[in-house]
Amino acid sequence: MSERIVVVGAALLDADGGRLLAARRSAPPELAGRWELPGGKVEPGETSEAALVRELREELGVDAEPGEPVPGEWPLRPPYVLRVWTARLRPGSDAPRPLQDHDALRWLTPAEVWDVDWLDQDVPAVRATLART
Ligand code: 9L3
Ligand code: MG
Repeated sequence: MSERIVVVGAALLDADGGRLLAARRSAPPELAGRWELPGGKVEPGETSEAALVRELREELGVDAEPGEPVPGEWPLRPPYVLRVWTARLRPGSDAPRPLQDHDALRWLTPAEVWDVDWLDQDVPAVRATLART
């Protein structure tokens, strides 16, 4: 039998909604140096939105508010699949900083979105996000 485990990625937008946060992975070695929408695995019994808020707090030290799901689901290494939610920083949140699993962050304007080396699996997710934001 095949259980799917959802990995949530955040399309974290700045206050104007004009820029998208990209995070460069520092681990594991096979993913290090590639950029992703930050996030991680949804835990048993947890909603995707709660997982998104938890992961962004753990990874970036921010207080995030989930927005809308981006339509689509993208395969990762089985049993994982990637889903994406838009998100914003709540008023008073600290600015994002790389606390875990990342060593650089960039706020990308629409013109800059393809300047970073996204993980292969994140490319269609970022494309779908841009179509919605
Ligand atoms: N993954 C891919 N793209 C993403 C995220 C957040 C995660 N935007 C992949 C990398 C790992 C797996 O999903 O193989 C679990 O992610 P994490 O818990 O290591 O962040
Ligand atoms: Mg993660």
